[in-house]
Amino acid sequence: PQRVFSGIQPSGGLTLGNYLGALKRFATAQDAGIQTIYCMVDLHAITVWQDPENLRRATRELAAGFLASGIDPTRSILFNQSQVSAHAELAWVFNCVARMGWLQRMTQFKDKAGKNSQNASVGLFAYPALMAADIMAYHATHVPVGEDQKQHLELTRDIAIKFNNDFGVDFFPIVEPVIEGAATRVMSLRDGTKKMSKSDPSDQSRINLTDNADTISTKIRKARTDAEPLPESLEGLDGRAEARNLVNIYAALADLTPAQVLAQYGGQGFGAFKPALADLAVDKLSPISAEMTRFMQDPAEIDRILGDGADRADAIASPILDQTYDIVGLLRSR
Ligand code: AQP
Repeated sequence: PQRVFSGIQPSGGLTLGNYLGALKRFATAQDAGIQTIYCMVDLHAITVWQDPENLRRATRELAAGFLASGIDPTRSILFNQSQVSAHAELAWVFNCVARMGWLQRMTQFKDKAGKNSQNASVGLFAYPALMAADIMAYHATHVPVGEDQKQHLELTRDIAIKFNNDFGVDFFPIVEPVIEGAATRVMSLRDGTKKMSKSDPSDQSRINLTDNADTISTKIRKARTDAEPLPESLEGLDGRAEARNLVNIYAALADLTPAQVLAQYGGQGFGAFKPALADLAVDKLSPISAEMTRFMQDPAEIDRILGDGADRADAIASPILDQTYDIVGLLRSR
């Protein structure tokens, strides 16, 4: 049977990229009746320093974002990573399976560590082994993510294959990345070659799920574009990264394909397209923002939901961790 797992870091506010690349699709998988497990990966967040009070607040706010995006905690398992110890424990085993050379090739580490990689935390380097553990602790088969996580998922597969080979077992499944839809890589509104990111210093580069209607409209109106009208067909977007990005965002928000969007707006200039996109974005995002605010008014209820989710997650992950320890030969006498 299929089992979906995915996570988001509580490392700042949610962006339109997180919503379209992850949250919206998480809700779709849940609504398709597949077993879905969604995690606030706080242990991943601390690979770079986080202010402790902020981290707790960001974890609750992220939970509110999941709930507001349609994740139903009775149909999905929703919890924060650090409350289920199997993640950290299995990550240790995977640290001993993964090779230095594999991790050294990870482009996200290179990007995030920057020039002075000697100063990056060991945790930032080992991040993909923890991600593999997140997924494998549940024997998840499908992982919906944005394009930026593709390389980490390939590493997850490599770790599972090597573990199975090293111990002569067929224990960990080989996961399928699910990277689909029009918005698997939402780009910055200021630079069509850069990913929209919660940590970009320019707030104008992204739409935050908590932005109000005016802010959303202004950001879209000011988004960088060229001066040509939209093309009639997809090939016309080649070499026009900013135009392509806005078309993709429209498509993902409206549940259309980019070709359908161009069928409607091809030949029109941004003077017409941007207001239509702004209206659509406000229409789709305002209810989410309002729901987030509502959920945030009851932090105790959020904590209860995450605690309950952690209990249910632990019930799946603990036996898998026990079997892993047995396979590896770790003596268990209590
Ligand atoms: N721009 C994006 N387009 C599509 N999907 C995206 N995701 C992130 N940005 C985009 C997807 O969101 C999920 C959670 O991401 P994460 O919490 O691991 O953080 P990240 O990928 O590191 O996201 P950010 O916003 O870029 O954070 P910072 O700035 O801290 O690095 C993943 O499925 C991701 O693919």
